[in-house]
Amino acid sequence: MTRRRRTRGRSDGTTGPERTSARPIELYYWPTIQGRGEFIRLALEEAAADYVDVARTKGGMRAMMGFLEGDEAGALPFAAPFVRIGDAIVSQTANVLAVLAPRLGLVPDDDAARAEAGQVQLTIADVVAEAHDAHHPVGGGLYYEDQKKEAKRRAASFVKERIPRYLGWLEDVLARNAASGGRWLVGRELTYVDLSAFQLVEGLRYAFPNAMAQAERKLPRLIALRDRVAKRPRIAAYLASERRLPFNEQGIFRHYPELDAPARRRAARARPAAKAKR
Ligand SMILES: N[C@@H](CCC(=O)N[C@@H](CS)C(=O)NCC(=O)O)C(=O)O
Repeated sequence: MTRRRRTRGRSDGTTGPERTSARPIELYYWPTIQGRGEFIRLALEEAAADYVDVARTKGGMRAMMGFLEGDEAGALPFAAPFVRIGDAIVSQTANVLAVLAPRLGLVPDDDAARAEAGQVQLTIADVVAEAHDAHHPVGGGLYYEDQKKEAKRRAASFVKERIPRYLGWLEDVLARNAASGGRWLVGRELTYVDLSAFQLVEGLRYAFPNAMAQAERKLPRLIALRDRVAKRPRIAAYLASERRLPFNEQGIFRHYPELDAPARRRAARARPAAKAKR
């Protein structure tokens, strides 16, 4: 599954790509999950970037491991995802996006907006880490089955307190962004952090459908942003393609029903009043 397209500017953006490289951008990420790689994929897809999803190609896993094991020149990534742009190896999802976005035309051309986008992306990284820890609170190297009790406690506070707090914050960021009329998180047009907010909502909906059904009632702007992103032609085409893997229980967002909030019971129908005795 490779993606080779020429990098183009945004159709509706205020900024175009800053620089394109003759070589396609190489994305390195585990080939069977959306995971953190998906935040990068969405940006590459929205920009119709010329990229290769290396680990999904023949021999690609070996190539990825070569970087992780230090057999390649350049910066040593701690973990996937990472990208190769020209000769530069760039890792850490939020950092990758900050480096790619100007090239892809997915962030405005001013320092304040770029810093704000960075802080929104890093906050999304925080909630993604907490979503992971909800099912793996004791250790990432242990099976879920070996930490189910702890996961239940951890997930209870995640769904009750942390999801509303993080998503409520994104809702506030939208409400305060008068430049876009509350449509986008940073600046006047779509940026890479809007794509990541979309992915965050999708992942949380998959993992915690009951908790999200409740939380979303207080998140009209964020859900409208999610819908707006889903309808963008390149994103819609990507989501319908085989390049978009389904969520699964190996990724970050996992659906274990026992970790979700309880389903809201429908209000019991009012019983017909007992007939009055005559
Ligand atoms: N903070 C890093 C986290 C990277 C990360 O944890 N990657 C996972 C997959 S999503 C991994 O491969 N971890 C292996 C490890 O930590 O050894 C980022 O945001 O990119």
